[in-house]
Formats: sequence, structure tokens, C-alpha cells
Amino acid sequence: MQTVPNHQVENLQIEDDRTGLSVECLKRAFLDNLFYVQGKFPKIATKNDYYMALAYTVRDRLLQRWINTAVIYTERASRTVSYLSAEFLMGPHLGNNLVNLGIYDQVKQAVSELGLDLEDLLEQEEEPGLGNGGLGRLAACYLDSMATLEIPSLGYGIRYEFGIFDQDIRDGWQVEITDKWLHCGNPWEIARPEWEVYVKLGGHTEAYTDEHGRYRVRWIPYQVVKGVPHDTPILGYKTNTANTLRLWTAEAPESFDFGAFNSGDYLGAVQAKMVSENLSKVLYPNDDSSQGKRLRLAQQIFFVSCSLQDMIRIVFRQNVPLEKFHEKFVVQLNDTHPAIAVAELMRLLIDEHDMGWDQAWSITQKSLAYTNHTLLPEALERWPISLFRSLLPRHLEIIYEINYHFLEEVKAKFPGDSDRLRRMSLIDESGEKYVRMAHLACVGSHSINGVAALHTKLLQQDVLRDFYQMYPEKFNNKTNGVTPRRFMVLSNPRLTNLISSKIGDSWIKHLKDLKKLEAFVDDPEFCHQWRSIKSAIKHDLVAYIQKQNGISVNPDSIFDIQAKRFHEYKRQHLNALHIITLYNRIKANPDIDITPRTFIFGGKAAPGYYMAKLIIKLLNSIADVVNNDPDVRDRLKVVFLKDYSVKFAQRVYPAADLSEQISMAGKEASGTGNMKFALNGALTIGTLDGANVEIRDEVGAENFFIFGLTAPEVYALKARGYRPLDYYHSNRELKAVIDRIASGHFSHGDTQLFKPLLDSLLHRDEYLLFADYQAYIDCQDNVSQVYRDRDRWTRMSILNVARMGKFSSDRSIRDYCQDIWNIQSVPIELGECIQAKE
Ligand code: Z2T
Repeated sequence: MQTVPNHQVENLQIEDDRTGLSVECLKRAFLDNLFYVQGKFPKIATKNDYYMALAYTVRDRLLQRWINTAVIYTERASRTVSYLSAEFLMGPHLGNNLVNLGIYDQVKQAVSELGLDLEDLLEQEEEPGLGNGGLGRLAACYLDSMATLEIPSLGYGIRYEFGIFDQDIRDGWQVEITDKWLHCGNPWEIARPEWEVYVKLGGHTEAYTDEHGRYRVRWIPYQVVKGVPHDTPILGYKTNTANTLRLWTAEAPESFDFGAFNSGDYLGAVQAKMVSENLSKVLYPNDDSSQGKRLRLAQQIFFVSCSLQDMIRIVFRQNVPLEKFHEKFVVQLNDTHPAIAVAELMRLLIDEHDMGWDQAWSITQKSLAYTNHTLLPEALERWPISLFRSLLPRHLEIIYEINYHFLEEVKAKFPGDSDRLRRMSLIDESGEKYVRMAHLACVGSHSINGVAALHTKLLQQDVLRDFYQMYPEKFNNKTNGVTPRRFMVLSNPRLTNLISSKIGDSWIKHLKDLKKLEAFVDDPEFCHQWRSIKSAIKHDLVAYIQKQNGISVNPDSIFDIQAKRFHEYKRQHLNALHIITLYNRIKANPDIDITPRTFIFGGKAAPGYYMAKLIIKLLNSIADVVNNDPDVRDRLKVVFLKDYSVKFAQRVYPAADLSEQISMAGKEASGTGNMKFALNGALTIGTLDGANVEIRDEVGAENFFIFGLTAPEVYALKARGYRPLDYYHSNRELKAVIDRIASGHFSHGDTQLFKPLLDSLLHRDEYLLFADYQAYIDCQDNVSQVYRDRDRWTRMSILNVARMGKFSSDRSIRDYCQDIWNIQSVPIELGECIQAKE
């Protein structure tokens, strides 16, 4: 489709009701949208109608900024970051857009004058759960920071019809329910069918000689899928920049004249149509593990090919020669999920745009950059060659050729080292053959980064050691960060206002300015306010828990929270061992003096991850017993909050006293929940893993509860030969805990229920819970002591917040801009562009 130049646009006056920010104007616009978009008036409107009317009112105000931004980027052909990610865990849009537009209070007043409650309307939004956890949420924080820093950027991903499943808890077990986030419509997106693209799948290749006598390859696919972009504006905080999140939906092409249809197999053709639409049907719900499924590889090539074709379209439209693709775009690969981009960009340049190999390779390497997010071996993506060939025959040929050139390079640098060639090859040939996606990403990119200092170091020394020796200059660290807009200003207005009343609000864009809070740490009035705000927020969560779980919780107890995906390496079950330790102490001595605690858990387990689901069942079983045992006398409470999501996370972080970051050292790449908790004034109990190391360095060891083996100690212990049974037999409290579970105390006498978990701990304990148990318990006992000195705790809490400046995603993005992307900001002026000349 062609864009038709519309000269009338020049005379178009934007209606004030679509842009105005005054309370009066917002009210008028809101009622107008209720009538003309929702087709309702107040008497018959539902809460959802009101939410939609407000969402459209806000969207109108975004559109002005969005169009201005697009026009300026296009006119200047600005260098642009393409952030390719299989996941974007955006969270609800409405509240965030109000904060970033700076109209939260006006809108609150406007709707309240119409007899409505803003918080109520915000609750209505069905969040787009298009991600699993940290990786997807990081992508969302980075979009916020890029827009806030006025960096031209496009987020590219998949518009899954079903995002991460909703979690219900039945009889203590996790039950998955499909997430129908689109069922009420999505006011935040605009479909752009005029920019549809086609993606080939399957079939075979043929060699031919072109009119210049050159050797060429033609790919005859079995199937073609259409990708339709859906755009969502991403507004920066108090800037006019509105960047774009472009998500692709898979559709069948209108006329499908491929194999099955021609042979008269009509039902087969309809089947193929359904297969096409399946591509963007559902998000794979695995955090940190790869299943090797054909549909997943199809999703990857689908969104990567759509996105690269879209970038090439933009390059042409802006009159940039294709040879300068890498000057117009830098493409950041969010883990290996989009790593097929290496082969696909080569294919597009060579097969579809007649470029020679060497030039295509140079452009590819200069454009692409790869972020690794995990050290877990089971998360490293590999595709069986047979599967790969049947879906992507041309890409396999290209990968073989890249591999040939690459291994020649390795041979030249390390002559006679055949073992190294075997280890580094893009193809794993040790048994069944596989394509190694991390290797492909390393070879095809000019930058390889980890997400925390320790993680990057371990990549260099261990997981990607050979690649570090081959290309040391490619490696760099980019410690993760989180956006203070969503995770403070929006989610914690009370603390935000207290802080701003003391040091102004510059910290919202320059988080390092929180440092100024240190001046108030000895001010008793300030400390008192700090403490009463935390207490008020805890009271709110108490009410929520009462309503949700029917559990009454003591708001003066320590709110000890572990909220994250369930995985054995994250060790939610180590936390469980601590709970049972305290429970045993009470049972042995009911009058023991124990600091009251509320243990709060939230998080989902991958549906196929049996052990993680059993840990959820264990926690719920412990909750049933501990919460109802009269001996406990309400000193301990255990709460499992179901269906943890971004919306819910925003409620949880501000209420925490203690943040549990207790992964086995060397396994958590970074963690970002750790940052969100600390930013909201929680103290951390944690291992020296991921970004915990850097958080402790920033806030000071005296304000951080550290325990457990370090990464090198973990390796050493495993190398020596680790025997969990030795710990079980020599540690009295540990033995009592395990025996308590084994006795069926938490399972109505059923001694079999938790046996798989106990067996795994007693005989393997891959994540060293027993080795860290005593250190963890000692550290927790210390936490309980320190909490009794409320002034000291408050002081530590303030110092944590004051020193969290480093962990803004703005800092991360500035580092990416400088070290990897070589890109500058492009400020957007409002007004000049609506009268745009096309
Ligand atoms: C994920 O959320 C993370 C890593 C993955 O590796 C996959 C997923 Cl879905 C393939 C997490 C890390 O576990 C966490 O440590 C890190 O903070 C986060 O990515 C963002 O970098």
C-alpha cells in the first residue's frame, strides 16, 4: 500500500478537546469519548466504559506527541535503536501515561468531579502480560527510559493473543488459566495493515545463476505468513517524545496459492491458514529454560523477519542507501530469542537485495548487538538441525557458510586447536546435531553484554570463555536498571511525595539525586514520617490480604517478601526451611520471644516445571498449618498471593520490609526485583549473586543482610564433591525441619506428597540449600534482632533508598547509548509538526 499525501493536513487544527490538559477540558473530553467512542452516557455506562473513555482521552493526548515524534524522526532520518525482544512485560498503560504526561492529579480531580474514583478506573485495565518475568519487564523499563532520554527507538516483538497465563491456586496447587487480555479491546494500540510484511517458512532452496552470471539462491517456501504491525505509543517522562512499540500479529495471506491449495486440498489449505494464525497465538511460559519446540522457532523467525523487513522499508523511505543500514539502525537482541536475526539479515541483504556476502556480513555485524541474560545451561537455546532445516532451509545454508568463515578465523588465531573448533562451532556435533543460537549471536554481533558485573565476569570466564578469548573487545557489562516512574512515582506516591518535599523532584529523572536524602537521616521528624508511610502502606496490603486470602496479618510484623518466578535456583524452598525452623522453635517452646513476621510469596511456575509447582504446593501447605496453629499465636503468618503480575508487583514492593534475594550464587544473572524492593525502602537479605553484589556495594555492607557461599565457593564445593546428607545429619535444626515435612505434618499425614522434593534435596541438592542453610538462618536471626531497633531499621531503609541512584534504567540506557549504540538524543518540540509537509 502507498501513503497518499494529504495536503489538507497542513490546515488541520488540532481540537483543543483532544490535547488540552486542564481539568475542565479533561472532563469534557472524557464525556465526549464516553459518548462517541463507547456509545454510552453516564446513566448506563459500566466501569469498563469509563475506563475506556478515560483511556481514549489519554490516548488523544499521546497522539499529538506521537505524530510529532514520528515526523521529526522521519525528516531527520534519525539514528534509531531497534530493541528486538520476544517479550515486553509492559504492565498497565493508563497510570503510567498519566504520570509521564504529568496529568495524574488533574485527571484524578476531573474524574472525581464526575463522581468517579481514578484508582477504581485504573484497576479496570487488563494488563498486557506479554512476558514471563525479568527479561520482559527489563525491555519495558528500557522503552520507558529511551523515551525519557529522547532516544529514537522502536521496540519490536510479538502481539501474543494469549500472554502469560493467569494463575489460580486450587487446593494449594497452581492452576493455569488462559489470559484473554484482548477481550475488552485494546485502546492503546493502532493497527497498521498498510505496513504488513510476508515471512516464508519451510520448503526448499534452489541455486541459479542471475543475469550477471552470479551464483544465487532462491528459496521456495512451503508456507507464507503475513505479519501485521500493531503500534503502541511509549511516552517519555515529561518529554514530548513518544516512541513506538511495534508488535506483530500473524495472519494467513488472503490468497494462498501454495502447495496444498493448488492440489485441490481445500481443507489442507484452511488448516495451513490456521497454522499461520497460530504463530502469534500464545507466549511460551518458560522463564530461563528452552523447550526446543518448532512453533517457538517459527515465532522467532516470524517477528525477526517482520522487524528487519520493516527497518529496511524505513531505510528506503528515508532515502538512506541500504549500504548504510547500520548507520540508520542499531539492533539490540534481547537474549538469543531474536538471534536468528544474524542469518535473516544476511538473507535479506544477499538474496532479496542483491548484496555481496562480505558487505552484507560487515553490515550485519555492525548493526547487531547481543545481550545475554542467563548462566543456566538449560536456558541456552539450541535447535536440532533437522527441525531447523525443515523450517528454515535457507538460513541453515547461511549459517553453515558463516560457520565456515568463522572457523577459519578461529584456526588462524588458535592454530592446531581442534578441540576449540569443536567447542566454538555454530553447530554442536557431539551427538544429535544442533544449531547453537548463543554462538550465532556472538559471531554475528559487534557487542556482547551481560546484565550485572558478576554475570558478565562469569560469562567471560565460563559460559562464553572461548568467545571472550577470540573477541575480548566485543564484551562489556551493562548492569540492569528499573524505571523509577512506574516503580516509585506511580506505585508509591506517598514515599514519592515525602522525598520530593525534602529534596525536590529532580530525582525522578536523575535518580542519583536521591543521595540528598542522606542529609535527613538524622532528622527525627523525617524518620518518623518515613516510618509512618511504610506502616500505612503495610496496612493497605493487610486489607488486601484479608480480602484475597482471608488471612489476618499483623501490620507491625516484618513483611518478608519473595516475589518472582518460581525456580529451584531462586530457592523459594530455602525460605520455606526458615519458616519451618521458626515454627519448630515455637512448637518446642511456645513462649519463645520471636519477632513477628509475615512471609509473603508471589510468582508463577512454568506449567511443565513439576518441582517448582511442588514448591508452591509446599508453601501453601505450610501456610495452612502455621496460620491456624494456636501455638503460633499469630506471630508467624504465611501468605501466597496468587497471580503475581506487574499490576500486583506495584502494590507489593512499597509494602516490603525485607526483600528475599537468595538465589544460589552464580545463577541469577542480575535480578531486577531486588532493585525495585530496595528503591521502595525494603532491606535486602541476599546472596552475593547477580546485581545484589552491586546493590550492597552502593548501599554499604552495614545496610544489607548478606549470607551464604560466594560463586567461587559454590564451584569449589561442587568440585570437591558436595554431600547434602552430611549437613542433614550434622545440623539439628535442619534435620528437624526436613523430618517435619517428611512426617506429613504439612500434608495431613501424607508422607509421599513432598517426597520428590525432599529426595532431591537429600541426595542431590543441586542448588546447595543445605550448604547455605545455617548461614541463612543466622542472618535471618540477625534481621529479627535489628528490626526490633526500629530507629536503626528506619535509618537503614532511608540509606538504602538514598543510595539506589545507580539502578535507574536511565543509567543503563545511557551506558548502552555510549558504549554500544553510539546514539544521541533527539528532543521533540511540540507544535511545528502537525502542519507537517509530507
Ligand atoms: C528471564 O526473565 C531472565 C533470563 C532469561 O534467560 C530468560 C528470562 Cl524469561 C534466557 C532474567 C534473569 O533470570 C534475571 O536474572 C535478569 O535480571 C532478567 O532476566 C533481566 O536481565
